[in-house]
Amino acid sequence: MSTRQYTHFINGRFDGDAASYVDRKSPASGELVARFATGDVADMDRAVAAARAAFDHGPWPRMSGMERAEVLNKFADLIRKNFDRLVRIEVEEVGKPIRFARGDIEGSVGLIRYAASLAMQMSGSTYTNLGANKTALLMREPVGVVALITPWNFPALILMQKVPFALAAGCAVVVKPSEFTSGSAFELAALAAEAGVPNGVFNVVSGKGSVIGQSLAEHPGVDFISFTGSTRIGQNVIEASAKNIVKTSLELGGKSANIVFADADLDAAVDGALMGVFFNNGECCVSGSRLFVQSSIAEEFVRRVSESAALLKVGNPFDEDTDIGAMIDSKHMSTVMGFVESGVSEGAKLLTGGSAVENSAGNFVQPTVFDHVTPQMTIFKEEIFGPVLSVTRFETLDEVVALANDSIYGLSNYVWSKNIDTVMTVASRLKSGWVQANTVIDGAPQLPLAGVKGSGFGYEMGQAGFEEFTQIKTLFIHTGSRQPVFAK
Ligand code: TXE
Repeated sequence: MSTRQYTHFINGRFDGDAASYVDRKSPASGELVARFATGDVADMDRAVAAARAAFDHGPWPRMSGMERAEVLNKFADLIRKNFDRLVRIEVEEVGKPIRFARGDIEGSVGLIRYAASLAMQMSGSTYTNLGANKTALLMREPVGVVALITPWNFPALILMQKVPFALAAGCAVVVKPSEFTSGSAFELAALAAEAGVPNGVFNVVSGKGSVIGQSLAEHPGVDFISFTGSTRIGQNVIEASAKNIVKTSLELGGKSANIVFADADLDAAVDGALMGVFFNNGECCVSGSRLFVQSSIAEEFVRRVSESAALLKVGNPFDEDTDIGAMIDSKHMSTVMGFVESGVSEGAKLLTGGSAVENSAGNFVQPTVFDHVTPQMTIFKEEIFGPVLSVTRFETLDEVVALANDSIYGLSNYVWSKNIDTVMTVASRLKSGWVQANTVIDGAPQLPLAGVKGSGFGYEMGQAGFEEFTQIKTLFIHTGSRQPVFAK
C-alpha cells in the first residue's frame, strides 16, 4: 500500500503544497493510507472565489445542456477507466467490504449518466392563458455556487448524488468532504477536470468541519448548501445559512423500520433483515436498524436472522467474502459499543454478537442482534450507525405503524408482505420520505430520496433532486399596448 497525499483542488488544479496535513490510517489495518491537506478559512475563500468566478463569468453555465451532458458522460467514462483505483481508495479509507465499494463506484457512474440526461432536458414552462397580450415564461436557471458538505460512510456515492446534478444544472461547486475519507472527492474532481469540466466549477477543500465546513456554510459567496451528515451538524448548517439567507438541503440521520408481516416471502425477508442492518457495516443512513416481526412468525424468523448474523464474516474489507468491515474509527466504535452496553443494561435480550472482535488491529464489531426491544430503550431510539439490530414483535398493522413512526427520524422504512393491500396501507401511513416493499436499501438514479422530521428536507437524485440545483425566474411579458392604470 502506498500513501496518497492530497492538496486542495481549486480552480482546476491541485495546490503545490499545504502548510499541514492530516493522516488517514486504514480503520481495518491501522496502516497509513492517505494524507489530506488541512485547510483554513483562507483556502475556503480561494475555493469559493474560484467557483464564484466560474459561475458568474465562465463558460459552464452558458454552455448548452447537450455540451454539459457530453462532458458529464466523459466524466463517467473516466470513472470506469479508474474503477479499481477508486474502489481501493473507498475500501482503504472507509473500511467497507470491497463488494460494496464496487457497488458505490458503479452507482456513481449511473448517477452521472442520469444527470447528463437531465442536463439535456432542463426546461421551464410557458403560460399563454393569462389574458390578451400576456405571456409568462418560467425560466429554469442554475441556482449558482453550491456548497457540498459530505460524510464518511459513502464518500464517492453521496458526493455523486449531488455533484453531477449540480453540474448538469450549470452550477459550480465547492466540496468539503469528511476529514476521514477525502481521497475520492479529490480523485473525482481531477477526473471531472480531465473530462472537460472548466476550471473553478468543481473545487475540493479538505480539513476540519468545525473550521472549513463552518466557513463554507456561512460564506457569503455561496447560494445553496447541500449537506449530508449528522442531525446535530445539520442544525449548525441551518444556523449558518441564516446569516446570508441561503437555501439548504439536509440529508440527516435515520432509524428506519424493517417490518415483516407473517405473509411475507420469509426467505427474502430474512436476507432483507440482515442486509437492512449489516450493509456498509451498518454505517448507513437508510439502515433498517429496527426490525419489527409479526408475533405469529417471530420465534422462527428471529432465530433464523440471529443464526445467519452469527455466520457473517467480519474482517479484512479487501477479502471478497467479507460481509462486515471496520468501523470508521475507534471513537465511533466506542460509541457503537456504548449502545450495545445500553441494550444489555436496559433489558433487551442479546441473541448474538455484542462485543468487539478480539485480537484485531482494526475497529471491528461483531454483528449484534437484540430481541424484545421496547420503544423506551436507547437502542430503539438512537441512530447507532453500526452492525446492531433491534427486534421488536408486533400483533397488528395499526400497532406496527405506530411503533415505526415512534421516532424523531423519517428517512426510510421497509415493509415485507405478499398482500398488496397491506403494503399500500402501511406505506401510506409511514412518516418517511422513502418506503420500500419486499426489498431493502434499493434504488435507482431516477428515484428521489428525502427525509422528513429529524431526517432533514430537500431531495437528492431524480428529477426532484436535479431541480434543487435550479430556480425559476418568472418573466411576465406584455405585448401590444397595455391598458393605463395611473396615467391620466
Ligand atoms: O457527521 P458530521 P460524522 C451520523 C451518524 C454518525 C454521526 C457522526 O450517526 O455516527 O452522524 O458522523 C462536516 N459546519 N451520520 O461525524 O459531524 C464534517 O467535516 C459545517 C449520518 O461524520 O455531521 C463532515 O464533512 N460542516 C449521516 C460532515 O460535516 C461541518 C452520514 C458530516 O459530519 C461542521 C454520516 C460544521 N460546524 C453520519 N462540523 C447520513 N445521513 O448518512 C462538521 N462538519
